Amino acid sequence: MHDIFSSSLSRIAPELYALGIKERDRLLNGINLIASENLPSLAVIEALTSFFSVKYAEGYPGKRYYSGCEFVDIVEETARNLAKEIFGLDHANVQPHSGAQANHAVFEAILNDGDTILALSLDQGGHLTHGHKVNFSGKRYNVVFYSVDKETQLINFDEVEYLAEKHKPKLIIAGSSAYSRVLEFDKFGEIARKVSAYLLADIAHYAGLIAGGHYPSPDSADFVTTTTHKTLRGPRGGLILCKGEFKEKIDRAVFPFLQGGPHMHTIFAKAICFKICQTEEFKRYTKTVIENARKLCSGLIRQGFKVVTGGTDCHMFLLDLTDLNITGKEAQDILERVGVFVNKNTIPYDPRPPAICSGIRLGTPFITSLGVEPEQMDIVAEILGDAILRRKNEEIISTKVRDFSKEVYKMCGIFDLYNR
Ligand code: DSN
Repeated sequence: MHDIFSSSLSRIAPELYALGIKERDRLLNGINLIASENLPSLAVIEALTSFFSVKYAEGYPGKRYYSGCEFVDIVEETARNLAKEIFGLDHANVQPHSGAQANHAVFEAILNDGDTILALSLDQGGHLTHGHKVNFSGKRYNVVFYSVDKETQLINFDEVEYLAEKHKPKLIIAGSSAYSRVLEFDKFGEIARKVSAYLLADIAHYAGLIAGGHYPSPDSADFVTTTTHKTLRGPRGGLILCKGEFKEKIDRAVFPFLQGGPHMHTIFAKAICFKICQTEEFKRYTKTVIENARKLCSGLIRQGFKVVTGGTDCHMFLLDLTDLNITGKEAQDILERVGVFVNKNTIPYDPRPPAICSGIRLGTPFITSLGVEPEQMDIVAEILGDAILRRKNEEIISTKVRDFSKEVYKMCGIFDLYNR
């Protein structure tokens, strides 16, 4: 019994340990351009494996249902305070397990069934939890969607305003999972105030860039939700910020309504992540993330690719493959075979269904964490061109991908964690 209790993963379950090694090698030998994925730093991973994973702590600091909460109270309070400092709102709830739960909690806090939400639809760059018909948000609320302009592919604010005045939504959502330009939170705020709607800014994709000072802050929002693992580079998890007047409603919606015991090890890791976000090094990292995305974008345009909106202001963008006789799914599969990881994505007004679609989404948070610099992005653009446009021999491209990762990745020490 003692032996099982104290043996390492590699001894207890060698076949599962081997999977962990294979996953490490997949990441280290490939080029991961999935815009929502990132590599947390060592301190975040250490926090995730800390003894705070033991603790049950239903409730909030100072008001728990279990004893022994002396230290978790300090951890949660620290995480809340750091989140407030970074994003500048009155109250933070650091307990949501994910971005979906964070959005759900905001809806529960302020909406009744049947209330109207105005949001960007998923197929135009929005998010599943912003009212898609297969999600709880689309089933429980009356959702009206705004869209992007057919020509510019930018959010059409005339339409947002028109729909807001016509439908008088109780909540307007400014947020996306595939919009590469600046989300103009001020304009959303003006429209929301005009029709007395609440404004939720879902900054899941942009949070790290906002923390680093390289993307506008959603100051006009009543509520801000985010995940903590994308550009923020923290643990898998969610976060809600809100104006002080909504504090109680938000806290009650998260616990006891939607969740039970908070994951204290994740909250510990969120606190570490927020501390890291305030460093100059993190600010430089987020600047490079955007520079890398822009460089990749221009390299691809030079090779003849079409980019939705023609460029990017953040860490990601969409390639429009409609003129290239290849679907998003086919491009994703070809790239996966050569060791480049992306996700197929609908483009605005996509003629194809979501499972096939006509675009791929590319992002630079992960490879920038591995130390990739803008001057190396032309090689990545060339690899994508060889695979998608020129359909070169896949073995040759795979070798190029492996050579790239061997030569360029500088932060590989973090992967030694698996060898401890
Ligand atoms: N799955 C996330 C993304 O890729 O953007 C959103 O939930």
